Amino acid sequence: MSHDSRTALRICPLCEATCGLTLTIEGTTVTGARGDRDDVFSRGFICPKGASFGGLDNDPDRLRTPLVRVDGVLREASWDEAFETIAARIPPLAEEHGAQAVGVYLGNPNVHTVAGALYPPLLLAALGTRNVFTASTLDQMPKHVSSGLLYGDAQAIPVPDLDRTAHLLLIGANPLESNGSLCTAPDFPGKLKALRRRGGTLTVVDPRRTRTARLADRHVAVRPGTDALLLAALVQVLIEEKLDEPGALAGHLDGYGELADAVADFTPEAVAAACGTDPDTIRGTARELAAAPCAAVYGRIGSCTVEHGTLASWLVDVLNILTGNLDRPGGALFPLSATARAPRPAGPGKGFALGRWRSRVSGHPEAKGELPTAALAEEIETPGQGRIRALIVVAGNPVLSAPDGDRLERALAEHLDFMVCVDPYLGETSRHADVVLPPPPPSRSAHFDFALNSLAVRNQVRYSPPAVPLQDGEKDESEILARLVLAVGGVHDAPPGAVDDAAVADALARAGAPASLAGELTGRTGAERRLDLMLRLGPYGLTLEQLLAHPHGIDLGPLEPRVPQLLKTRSGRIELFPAPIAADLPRLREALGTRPAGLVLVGRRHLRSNNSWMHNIASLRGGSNVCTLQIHPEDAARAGLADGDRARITAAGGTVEAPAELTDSVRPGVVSLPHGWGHGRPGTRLSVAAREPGVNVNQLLDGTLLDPLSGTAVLNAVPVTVTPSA
Ligand SMILES: Nc1nc2c(c(=O)[nH]1)N[C@H]1C(S)=C(S)[C@@H](COP(=O)(O)OP(=O)(O)OC[C@H]3O[C@@H](n4cnc5c(=O)[nH]c(N)nc54)[C@H](O)[C@@H]3O)O[C@H]1N2
Ligand SMILES: Nc1nc2c(c(=O)[nH]1)N[C@H]1C(S)=C(S)[C@@H](COP(=O)(O)OP(=O)(O)OC[C@H]3O[C@@H](n4cnc5c(=O)[nH]c(N)nc54)[C@H](O)[C@@H]3O)O[C@H]1N2
Ligand code: SF4
Ligand SMILES: [Mo]
Repeated sequence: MSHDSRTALRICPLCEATCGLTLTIEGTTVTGARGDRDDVFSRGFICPKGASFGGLDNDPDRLRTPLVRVDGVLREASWDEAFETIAARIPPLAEEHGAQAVGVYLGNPNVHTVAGALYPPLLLAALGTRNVFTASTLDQMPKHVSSGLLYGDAQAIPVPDLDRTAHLLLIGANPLESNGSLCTAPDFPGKLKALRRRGGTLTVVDPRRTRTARLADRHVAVRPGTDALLLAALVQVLIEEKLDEPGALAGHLDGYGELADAVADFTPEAVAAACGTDPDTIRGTARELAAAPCAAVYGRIGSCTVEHGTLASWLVDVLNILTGNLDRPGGALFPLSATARAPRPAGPGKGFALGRWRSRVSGHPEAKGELPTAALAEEIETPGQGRIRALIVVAGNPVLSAPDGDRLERALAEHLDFMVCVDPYLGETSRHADVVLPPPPPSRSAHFDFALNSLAVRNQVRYSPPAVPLQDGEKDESEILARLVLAVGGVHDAPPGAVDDAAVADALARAGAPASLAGELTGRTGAERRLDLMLRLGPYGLTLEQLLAHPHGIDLGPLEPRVPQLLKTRSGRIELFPAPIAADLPRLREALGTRPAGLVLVGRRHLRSNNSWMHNIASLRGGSNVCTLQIHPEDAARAGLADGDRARITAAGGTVEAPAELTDSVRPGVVSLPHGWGHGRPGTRLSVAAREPGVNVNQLLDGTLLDPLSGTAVLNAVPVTVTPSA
């Protein structure tokens, strides 16, 4: 270390594991990152992405100033010009065409930034639009819907108690590459190994023999898209063999009898052929689950982004409930984060409603106030009252992450009057914007996990102030979003602190707390004051000062039971068999008889990649982090493909070409392409990514296939044909 280098702590914002990092900083440049061994939660764990924090922070392709389109060309502009442009363009559009004329897309990094947690709700309130789209309908919306229906709270998502469980049934997740999702657990791989070491068992359900599956005692190579059938059969076995024992939950359940009747015909024998597995495996899995002293069933992307995503997500929890494992140590529990609303007394709540309004063009029901991202393009391009004319994208890249990006790109380019992107890169989506507002590199931002702490396997709280001060011309993303909130209301010159003051006053009023509390808040920024308030009003009564005094975090203990207090259903009970689920079951029954005629496509993630935006970091590229079509040797032989040959893949939405990678890690009948590739488009500034651009797997999708209850796009189990490239 040279004499002017120093270290600073920073929680990693790059995936849901939230590892504590120790950054090495020379001047204002991050030159290294290692795991913080004293972090109360991550205890020094780090992965290659966290270790590349410096490369990401210093990426020369990052935008340093706002861009504003003038005469068709994006040019560097001042912040004032950028916000003035927005204030001049958005309000007249909303005035003339109504609030729905402004659409919003919120992308994944919003769960990883302070700004993304605190300001989008204010932006949506300021706009009053129902044209709200997020990455959730490409991801976990089925889980929100199942939680909304079961517990009356779409945010109440149980997480597997990884440190204490004796048996984990893991479905459609590959935490050895993803580091976990809807289950915040630094060193998820280490926790799986520890489970095995203490004599516990791991079952993995995945059509691919992933690195996670290789760790397992049992790998069920299910046929893609059939998990809901498999899970229904597990439930059926538990009930038929009288292995169901909800224990302490028994007094809190509604709809048990109806559930038992509804799954009676989903026997292992009935589902086995559709699932591509044998009835004995299913029975054995159910018996093991029931026999374990404690167990957790956990489903992720492969169980969500499929045709029966909500049913599968619901059945995951039903299994936890029926085996008495929901809400008990070693099972699946509900975290209680330091910024959650303080618990209210148990009793009936407002419940959860689906479909309170519908999308204009296809009539898709809203879920959790959102419309399906797969329907964004049609809402922009279809004429009529309520058409989206202006779009605000915060931390999203739907051109690559959503179905049929070519169509969306045409919609953005040809049908929008105005588009704003808050994004550090000129990427496949932001290249279409009229105004691009770049947040500073992550070393300059404070970090707090508002969202992910409520999904963490241990209650804990940590705060990182900015590691490096803002440099000339940089603006904190919280200030950017606060000014955006003002600008969409036509105001571009008011102090952004007014937005935070209003939010504080509103939060105090809603909590019934004295307004004078506002005067006691500490914090150098509006965002810090709001964090301080949430901590003070939260269940542990903490303060920002306490967090600052504990830079490695405060451990708040293992997860604890929260039923019935947490329930917000109208009955005040867990509604095991809600009406929307019952209404969707006939569709599942139909799937018993269907078999794919040919190959089906699934996705995959690579440890050194992150959705669509980390292919620009040179140190993370190469090796197996490549955009290849994985195909089983038998299928390759049938298609006439040798390893490395260019394969042509065609589906409802289009055709792409990628090199074939022959591997028996995919089950026969299944091919796999990763998502987030397809770079190198004109007008983007991602010079490293453009060198080996890969192809956009989502171009194969036409956006019509959705899980109907949640509006989530079907991204896995998609029928494709594969031929050699001409
Ligand atoms: N086929 C297929 N498609 C998928 C998936 C799949 O498994 N298969 N996965 C889906 C899932 S789970 C998700 S979450 C979505 C993700 O979908 P999106 O959220 O639409 O896309 P990302 O690729 O995460 O792009 C994030 C954008 O945010 C920008 N960004 C990065 N850091 C910051 C920041 O600090 N502030 C701001 N304002 N912007 C930032 C990046 O430059 C990038 O443009 O993709 C989905 N698409
Ligand atoms: N390295 C890295 N880490 C990431 C991300 C990343 O892009 N790269 N993205 C982050 C995001 S936004 C998210 S949401 C999480 C996702 O975290 P995970 O859910 O763990 O994501 P994947 O690694 O895509 O694992 C999904 C698995 O489902 C399998 N699968 C596909 N179809 C089916 C099916 O029908 N049934 C079953 N049972 N399995 C199926 C796939 O083969 C794959 O192994 O990862 C996060 N972490
Ligand atoms: S596992 Fe996730 S949070 Fe931890 S260092 Fe890697 S990318 Fe960062
Ligand atoms: Mo995601």
